[in-house]
Amino acid sequence: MATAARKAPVKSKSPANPSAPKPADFNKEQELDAYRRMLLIRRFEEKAGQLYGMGFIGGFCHLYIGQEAVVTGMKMSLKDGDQMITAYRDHGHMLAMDMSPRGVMAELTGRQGGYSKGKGGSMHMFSKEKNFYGGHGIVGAQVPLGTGLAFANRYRGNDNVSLTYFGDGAANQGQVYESFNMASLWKLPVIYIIENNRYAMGTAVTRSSAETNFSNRGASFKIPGVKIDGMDVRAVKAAGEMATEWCRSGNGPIILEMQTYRYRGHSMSDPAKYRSKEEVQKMRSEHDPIEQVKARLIGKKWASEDDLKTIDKGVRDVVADAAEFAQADAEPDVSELWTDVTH
Ligand SMILES: Cc1ncc(C[n+]2csc(CCOP(=O)(O)OP(=O)(O)O)c2C)c(N)n1
Ligand SMILES: [Mg+2]
Repeated sequence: MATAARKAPVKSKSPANPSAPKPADFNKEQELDAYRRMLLIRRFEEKAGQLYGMGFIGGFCHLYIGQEAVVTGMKMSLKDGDQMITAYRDHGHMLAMDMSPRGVMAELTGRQGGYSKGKGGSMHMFSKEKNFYGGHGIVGAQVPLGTGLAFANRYRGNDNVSLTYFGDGAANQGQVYESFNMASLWKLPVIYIIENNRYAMGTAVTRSSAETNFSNRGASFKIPGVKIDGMDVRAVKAAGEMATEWCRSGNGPIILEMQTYRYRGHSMSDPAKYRSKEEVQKMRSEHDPIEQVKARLIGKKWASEDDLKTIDKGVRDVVADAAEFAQADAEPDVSELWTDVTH
């Protein structure tokens, strides 16, 4: 394997350490696209929360509300064939990769039309067609897998990039550093995106991490990293462009620390008593990723309040359709217990 990796074509380029780029300048179409995409994630998650409360969703359900700019900005910097893999807070990543809201919602409710035929649930969904590789419940487990996706790209000689997401809590997992070592040694095209939402379950980063500068976590492996305002979709898009270019040019892995925040508890069963209401409210009112785009669209007169209401209505219709489908669709047949398993 190591030999194959060394033989794969690599363009030589003397790497200058990358720095955080300025936020991208969005034109009207890009602002509207970002607005629509982030709103779809927000409304989808709100609906998932409601369905959970009504008992339609069993097991775990981790909502992505507040973090929408991270996956949206990154998706805007990808090209066909680039892959994405993440942990269990994954509905937003799937929607960003253009997976069908019906298929995702039906998986949440355990129906046969879901992406895992109703057998995986919130944390275990995949779409090879859309280059989304899960959906993983074991903290940090997706990091070696995402590194493997990058290895496959090198081995095949394409210039695709693996976007491997994990949290601030997962950043303390041992397998992350084994992956870092291999990725750097073999110059694998992987962007490690650390979604620093300041908490791992109920534990604040300052209580769990000796080094809270997550962009620095690759220092021992010569992997450069930058800190990005993960609440500003334009900053994320610019970082994504820089990082994909870095990987495609054969420079190896890079870390993007996305500074972000989740508004809801860790999962639906977490009342989030470990932080103050004021802290959450401050993020919502001063840094909300969707409100930032809205303010720019209105400020530049690129859209009126009515135009944005029309977009919201269209998004709500898509989500309502997904929710109806997810409640009406049949549960998987009992015979499905014997499919998609190795035995
Ligand atoms: C190996 C392992 N240890 C512990 C857990 C329990 N657990 C689930 S989520 C989580 C916290 C992870 O936090 P972070 O990586 O910051 O992601 P976030 O939930 O903030 O998105 C823990 C400890 C687990 N699922 N797997
Ligand atoms: Mg976290």
